Amino acid sequence: KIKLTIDNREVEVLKGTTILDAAKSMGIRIPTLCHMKLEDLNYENNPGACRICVVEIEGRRNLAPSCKMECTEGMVVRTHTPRVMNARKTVMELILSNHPAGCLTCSSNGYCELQTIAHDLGIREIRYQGEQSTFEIDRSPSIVRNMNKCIMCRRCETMCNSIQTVGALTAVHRGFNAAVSTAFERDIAGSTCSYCGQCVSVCPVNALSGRNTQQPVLDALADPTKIVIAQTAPAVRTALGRDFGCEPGTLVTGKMVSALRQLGFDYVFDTDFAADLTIMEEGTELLQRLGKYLSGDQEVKIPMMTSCCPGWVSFVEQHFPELRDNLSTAKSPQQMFGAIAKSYFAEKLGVDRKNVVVVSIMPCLAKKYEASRPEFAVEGNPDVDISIYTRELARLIRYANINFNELPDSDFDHPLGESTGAGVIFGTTGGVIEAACRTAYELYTRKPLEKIEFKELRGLEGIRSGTINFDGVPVKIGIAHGLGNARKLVEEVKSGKSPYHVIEVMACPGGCIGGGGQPFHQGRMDVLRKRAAALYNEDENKPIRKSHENPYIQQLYKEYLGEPCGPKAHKLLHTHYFD
Ligand code: HC1
Ligand code: SF4
Repeated sequence: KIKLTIDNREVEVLKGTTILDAAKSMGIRIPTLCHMKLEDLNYENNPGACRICVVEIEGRRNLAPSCKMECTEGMVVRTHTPRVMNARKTVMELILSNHPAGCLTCSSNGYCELQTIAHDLGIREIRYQGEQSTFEIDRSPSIVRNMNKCIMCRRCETMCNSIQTVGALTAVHRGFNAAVSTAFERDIAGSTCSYCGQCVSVCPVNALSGRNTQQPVLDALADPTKIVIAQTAPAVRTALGRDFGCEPGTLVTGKMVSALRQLGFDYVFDTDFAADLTIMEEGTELLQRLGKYLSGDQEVKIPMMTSCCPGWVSFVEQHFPELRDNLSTAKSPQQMFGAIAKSYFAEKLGVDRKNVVVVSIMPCLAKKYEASRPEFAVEGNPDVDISIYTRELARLIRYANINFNELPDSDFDHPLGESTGAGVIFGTTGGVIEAACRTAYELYTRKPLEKIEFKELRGLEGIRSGTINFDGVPVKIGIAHGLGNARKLVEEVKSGKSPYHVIEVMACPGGCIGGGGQPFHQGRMDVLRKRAAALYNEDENKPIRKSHENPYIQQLYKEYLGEPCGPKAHKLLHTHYFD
């Protein structure tokens, strides 16, 4: 242990601790733009690039970057002397000299770390008017890359390369022309990007952002000839409140439904309903595959891999195309919802699907891309017309002058708004497979589960596994969240060494609760834990907790679909993956 003084207070830290971390442990916040420590994930981005975190050390001539400087015995550190503050201001002014000053029209206005630090430093004018970068803006269906705003902090590279292991982003060129780009400087859409959106989650400015599709939603709501339907993903309700000052993990389901009604949606439905439907299809598919496998069929692809996360599906398509038949053919809940809303529900209403607009509210940026995939359209009319992410919904609520915190709670509409606890837990890592086990177990054994919760499948360990005994048949389950963890499981499948029968993967750390479209959580697992706990709590309080017991799902099969995985269900609710 080492003793030192920071801002006249003594502190004891382990050898090797940086001044930045030592100060943090005392509650002293030294500003930084590039440093990022994801403790639970065991990763650090620490290029020492921004130089905002400089401090003064007694007996040293130069100021020192606190992110790089390790504490030594007896060190005396000061974090806000006039010299330190002048240096920080100068560094900041130099960064701002080549940063577009359009804060008022920037979608990160109010969330931007550069803006916050400039404000805290009391910068009121930009003294240096430098040359401005003129990079072209790269717009993909999910992610927008505007290198004119990039401050070269490299957080996105760490996220994409080290944590997600996608390797889509890399620094190119030097000096004034330096930027973060893709291999061969292709557009994001032509790169290996899976649209997971995690780079957006950690970008301190607005160099990487989600594609904004609020205006088409407003246009549809203003069009009297359209019936506009909202579907809300499970994870949105645990995080939306954060943008209105609620504690992490506060469930705002009822207020969210009221807000959507006030925005003018004709029907407010729940993606969780479609999650129950996914379980019916995916659970049945799993039993069919397992049946073939146990009877010695060499052709059947085991382990079956879940397919509801579009970032993960893209990752398999791009990096492991030889394993695409291991993916379940069941569409994701977002897409199942769209397909049912524009067939079953449109027919119930007696309207043409072209006059129905389905808007999904998702925690995810990849869902925008998924909704735009041509296989999820009928004669050019998409099943899901527009997908917006949680932060976009928060903006729309503000736009419409809705006082979110004062809203009363209200319930989803029927029939596509009723869900079970199984649908709710989809939003957290491990939830899809737990929900599937609740149904697959009962369909297979024809016995009621004695214990509904499979707690062995829960938690935030990057890779988890468990075995569920289906009446003498041990079903082996693997779970990964974050694409780097997923890669490890997939490598095992590729080499024929996977011990699992079924694998659940969510591309984002934490699953959808940590999605790239959620209110920013700075990679903090404590925030994700609270969001997950909120979903498990909602599940516990639901009167029905198994998808196959949802009465509206039963009615849908009886009135319209026939059998799970039957011909009509296959046509509407399944897809296949191409080269
Ligand atoms: Fe998800 Fe899913 S759980 S993928 O994370 O299967 O986005 O929340 O909506 O589709 O239900 C996302 C969440 C979401 C789908 C469901
Ligand atoms: Fe990498 Fe995901 Fe960002 Fe794409 S969206 S560049 S895969 S971190």
